[in-house]
Amino acid sequence: GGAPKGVGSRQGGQENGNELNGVFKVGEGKGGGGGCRRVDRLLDSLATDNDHQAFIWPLPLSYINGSGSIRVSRAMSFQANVRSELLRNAFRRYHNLIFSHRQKKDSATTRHTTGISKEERVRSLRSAGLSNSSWWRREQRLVDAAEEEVNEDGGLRLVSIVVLTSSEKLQLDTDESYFLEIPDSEDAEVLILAETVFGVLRALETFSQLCSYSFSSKSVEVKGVPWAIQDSPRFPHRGVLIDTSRHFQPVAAIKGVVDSLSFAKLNVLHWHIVDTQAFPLEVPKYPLLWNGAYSEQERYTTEDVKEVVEYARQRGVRVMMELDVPGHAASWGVGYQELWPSAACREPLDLTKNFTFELLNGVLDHLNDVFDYDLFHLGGDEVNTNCWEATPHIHAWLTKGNISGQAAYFQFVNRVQQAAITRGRDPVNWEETFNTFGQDMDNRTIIQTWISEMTAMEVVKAGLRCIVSCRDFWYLDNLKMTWDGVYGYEPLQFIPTSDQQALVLGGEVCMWGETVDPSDILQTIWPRAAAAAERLWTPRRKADRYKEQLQTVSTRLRYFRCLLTQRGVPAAPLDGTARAAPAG
Ligand code: CP6
Repeated sequence: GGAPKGVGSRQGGQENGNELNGVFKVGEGKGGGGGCRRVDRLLDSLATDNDHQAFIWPLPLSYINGSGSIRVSRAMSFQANVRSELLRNAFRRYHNLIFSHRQKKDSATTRHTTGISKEERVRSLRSAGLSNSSWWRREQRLVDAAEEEVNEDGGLRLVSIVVLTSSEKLQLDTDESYFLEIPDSEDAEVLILAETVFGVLRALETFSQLCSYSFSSKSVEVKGVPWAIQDSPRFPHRGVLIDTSRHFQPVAAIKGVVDSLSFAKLNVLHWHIVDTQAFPLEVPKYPLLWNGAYSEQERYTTEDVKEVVEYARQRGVRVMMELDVPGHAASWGVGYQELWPSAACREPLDLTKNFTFELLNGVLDHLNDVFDYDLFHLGGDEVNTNCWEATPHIHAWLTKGNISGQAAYFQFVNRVQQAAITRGRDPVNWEETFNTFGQDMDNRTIIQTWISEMTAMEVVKAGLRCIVSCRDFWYLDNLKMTWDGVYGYEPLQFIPTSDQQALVLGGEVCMWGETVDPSDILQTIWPRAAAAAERLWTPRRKADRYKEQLQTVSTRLRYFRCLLTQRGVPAAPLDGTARAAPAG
């Protein structure tokens, strides 16, 4: 307690200091071709010295391509074998991204769009090798036929999408693989094959990255056609942690983060929603909990949370929420002071009272309704058991039960884990839980490492699953960490056998909230999170080459970073400052 209560912060004057502003100011470091001219001009200039290099981030599993180029029509529409609102929304979003270059209406010959012609449809069916015409569902033109005028010049007009599984549940094992074919003839169509709609989202992202506006043809083009891309993520869990306790992030800011994740094919928003400093979450059954928020404006209603979860699902991003207990939880007691061991010592939460666990069960019941990812993160880091020992009634309880502070720590974590497991979720806990009592943990436990690079090896040796976030590489609040430093972290480095490797679900970069508010969260996350995104998506043999190919990789990342800024994500320059620049 006692820390100054600022707006959206209890850190008092440290955050967003000159250092950070000096480092990541968007306007800096634009010399030497490193800044953000229009992506198209960058691509134009790069295309000459990098023949058909794939400007795709993260790099796909495999691709082959040619040397042609093809225009893409603004009237492009899609057909699919499933009727899906999610797919329609995604196609509309990507259409907007691809055709963000608005042409002056009077500069082009125009006509009104109509539906897809029969010939077009037959052609597409034939080229997809599919003959049953009733199998396709034709989607409406995305460009409103009555209002929108289009360039007569043509180009690719149709994307055919085949989805093999109709479920739109987004889970740990959701298949995101896809096959994407971009033809070199305007009469043919773009083809996307995927197991799930979420694979289609990844394919659309790839397709949109290959589209750029060409000044010579005055139209959107794909260079290097024909393309055939087969792609699949290396790890199922690829995330960014955000922390809405140290600084409140409005729902709009969180949605901005979600958008940006989907651009890098990241699929987890780890929402560290409450911590010592603030409890901004509404829990209807315990209405005083969010008294621990900074203010009434700086809270998330149940509707807010549901909105974020659905917004993320639409973009193929799962939301893993975290309750960090029993440490990092003092704010829980602002509304319910009986959760505090004493006024002098407010965390870890008082484990001697039934109320503590009643309340935790109530909160989990609520979260169970609101979040649907398979994993619940239950924290468990930085638990200072001295507070328990020093509190008379807790000390007495420990003595009576003849248990140590450490054993009590295990009891607490285990009880909350079982509460999550009962609700059908797998518990995730921070590294210290494993380091302290790993041999006793439930085998459904997933350990998120953050302290040592070596711990993942021990975790999988013990047969537990693992998510890696080693602070020496993947903590984005460390402003000294460069993008190539992030890239250099290989999650399986110390893990020898394939059985053990399979237990590593993936990783997360962590954007702890002490130093970021809505004004700079995106430029602190990006472009560095992109390096982790490629580590987690692209096959290791390709990613490991980044060191020898630093120039090529940085050029491609520069391009991706410009793409982000063009899409409204204020990503920092790669080499605007000493901190963002590659070493050497
Ligand atoms: N908050 C919580 C934090 C950190 C952790 N947990 C943290 C610790 C060290 C560094 C950065 C962040 N701020 N709840 C550790 C998992 Cl360097």
